[in-house]
Amino acid sequence: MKNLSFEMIGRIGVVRINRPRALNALNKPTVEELDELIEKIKKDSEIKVLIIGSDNNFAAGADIKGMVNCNVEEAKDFSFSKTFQKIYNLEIPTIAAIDGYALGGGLELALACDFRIASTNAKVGFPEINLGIMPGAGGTIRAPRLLGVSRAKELIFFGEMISADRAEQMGLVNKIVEQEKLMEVVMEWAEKLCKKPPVALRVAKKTIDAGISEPKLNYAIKIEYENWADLFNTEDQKEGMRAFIEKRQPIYQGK
Ligand code: DAK
Repeated sequence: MKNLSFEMIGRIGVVRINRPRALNALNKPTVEELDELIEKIKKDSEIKVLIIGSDNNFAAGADIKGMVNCNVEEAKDFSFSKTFQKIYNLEIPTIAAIDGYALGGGLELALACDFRIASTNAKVGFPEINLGIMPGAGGTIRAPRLLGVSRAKELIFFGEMISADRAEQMGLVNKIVEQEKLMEVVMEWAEKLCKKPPVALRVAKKTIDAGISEPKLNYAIKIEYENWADLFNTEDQKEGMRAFIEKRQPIYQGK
């Protein structure tokens, strides 16, 4: 991989974007590499949590120099939406570690993750409006669901960057930490998640994501009811409850 790096730290996969000279702006080859990597991660049962982060800057958006002369068909040909949707649909928990800029497509990449942890010097936003476009890789869909319609419109219509503090107040990031502690805290979250029962985590993620996009409340409740009951078919449920009764720590097998 030319524009990305990937390493395993125990059972945690860590992806980094590596185009520092362009503040990690996402060009087409980078997103294609990311797509191939996500396909591999999907099939790798050893990976329990995925972290996406980059040194100094998360990603300053899509590469404007690669888009400036695109026509409609060429614009569609960037695989951003498809790739970010694959990340959103991963069955394992995902965490975006945001240092520096997470703008435009960079913020959309972070929004495709389950959690966002940012350093105090993070700057996030949707500057697309200032370029004559709008967010197009999940931003107009995921931001309103996460923040509410009016807050999302504020970010998207004005195109201004906001501080990590403001992002936390809005609920755009889960937590902010000092820059030098960022990866330490992200790893702590990931390690904790590794100790949870994988099947229950997977089903909880699937149920939350199905519920949030299901307009009929009764139907959403039914999905939850079925998925909840199905967990009683797992060894992890027996282990978790027996461990509680026997006053010991559970050891989950992911079955
Ligand atoms: N693209 C290309 N190069 C970029 C870049 C970007 N997004 N951001 C920064 N760079 C480059 C700069 O051009 C510069 O390189 P040189 O020109 O010196 O070679 C280098 O990184 C350092 O940047 P600056 O000199 O500008 O650094 P500053 O500290 O002064 O400013 C900044 C940092 C982040 C405020 C500024 O660079 C900036 O405003 N960058 C642009 C941010 C932006 O507008 N991002 C949104 C891009 S639009 C799609 C769906 C969605 C999308 C694409 C496709 N499909 C469904 C297909 C997403 C679109 C976007 O994200």
